[in-house]
Amino acid sequence: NGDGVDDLILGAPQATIGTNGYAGASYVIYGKKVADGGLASIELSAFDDDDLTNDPGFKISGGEAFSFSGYSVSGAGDVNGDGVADMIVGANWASPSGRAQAGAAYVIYGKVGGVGSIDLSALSLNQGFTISGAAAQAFTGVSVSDAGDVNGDGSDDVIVGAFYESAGGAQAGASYVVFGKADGQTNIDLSALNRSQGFKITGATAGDQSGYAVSAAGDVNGDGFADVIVGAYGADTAGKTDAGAAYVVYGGFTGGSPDIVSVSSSSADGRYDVGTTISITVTFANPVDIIDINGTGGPRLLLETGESDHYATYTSGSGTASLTFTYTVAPGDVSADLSYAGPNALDLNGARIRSVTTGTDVTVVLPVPGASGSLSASSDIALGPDP
Ligand SMILES: [Ca+2]
Ligand SMILES: [Ca+2]
Ligand SMILES: [Ca+2]
Ligand SMILES: [Ca+2]
Repeated sequence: NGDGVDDLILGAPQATIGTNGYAGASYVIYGKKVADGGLASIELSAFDDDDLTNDPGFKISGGEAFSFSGYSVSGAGDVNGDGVADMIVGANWASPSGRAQAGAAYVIYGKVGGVGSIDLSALSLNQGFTISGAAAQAFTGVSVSDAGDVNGDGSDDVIVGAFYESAGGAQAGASYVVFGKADGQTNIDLSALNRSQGFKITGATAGDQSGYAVSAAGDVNGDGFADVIVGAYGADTAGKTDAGAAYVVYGGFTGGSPDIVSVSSSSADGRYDVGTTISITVTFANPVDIIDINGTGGPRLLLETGESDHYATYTSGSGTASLTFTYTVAPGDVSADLSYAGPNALDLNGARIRSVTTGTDVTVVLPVPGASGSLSASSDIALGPDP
């Protein structure tokens, strides 16, 4: 509540809300200085929530029977960058979008002066946002934690465990780092998580149940980016069944600007010789308009084509989230795995790339070549004659 004293969150996952058994509840209790009388015994059933001045805190009510909201709870850091601490609540039995027990987590924003009652089934984007599990029986939200600022954009991020998710093998588990965002994140569907929203840490092997426990780890390697730690209690280690393992994952940022999701090629993987053409797609987080101010033909993409680098030219896309660039292989071009020239290889060439939604210019920093979302990571295109 922004009064300078830390607050407390606790979960009651078996609470009945209205007629919804096991919807679960969480309670935030405002800290109070001893000099101001300190905290006395708290009677949670007496939380009123309509009286922000006198209430000792507020209640977060689960919105769905058998969702067990409050199974995990944590502080979340300052996810929306307004200077007030936020919190996160896991509901690992929730069934978002018809995915039975996919699980969910909810980030709730703190507020100066206090937060009124929160109903998780009607959470508005002013109150926080929902993180929905990717697949049925993933049990996302079995663990939740603040993560620190993993991607170094100034907003704190969160980490959510989904220990039964099976993308990496049956119940290999997964954890998701979801990025905070100044002015507030949108609702996140983990089955469609894009690079501007966060990233997934997939469990190594079937049965690992990775993500059963997750936490911020501080800055373990001293590079200025917050790191995270993930527990995989079912992992087998050196022949020891279920000895368990933990993984520290370093924060960092190789992803380019949040406005850009990925660069890939719609041309088939393979080798392209002189005179053949390659089509390259730059995908943005939201639709963009191309405004060719001085008739230069729009933006262009500098490719790493060997001794001399050449531009792919803009061919289509405006009012869409994808722009297409085309390149015709020139004599002398050589590449074993086609890449662009670097994070700043998208040259505006006098044009503007403007967000359709906000009307402002987007930031065109590309993922570092080789990193997730870059052309060389997503496509295998070689240039020149077979060596
Ligand atoms: Ca407080
Ligand atoms: Ca905040
Ligand atoms: Ca961040
Ligand atoms: Ca670090």
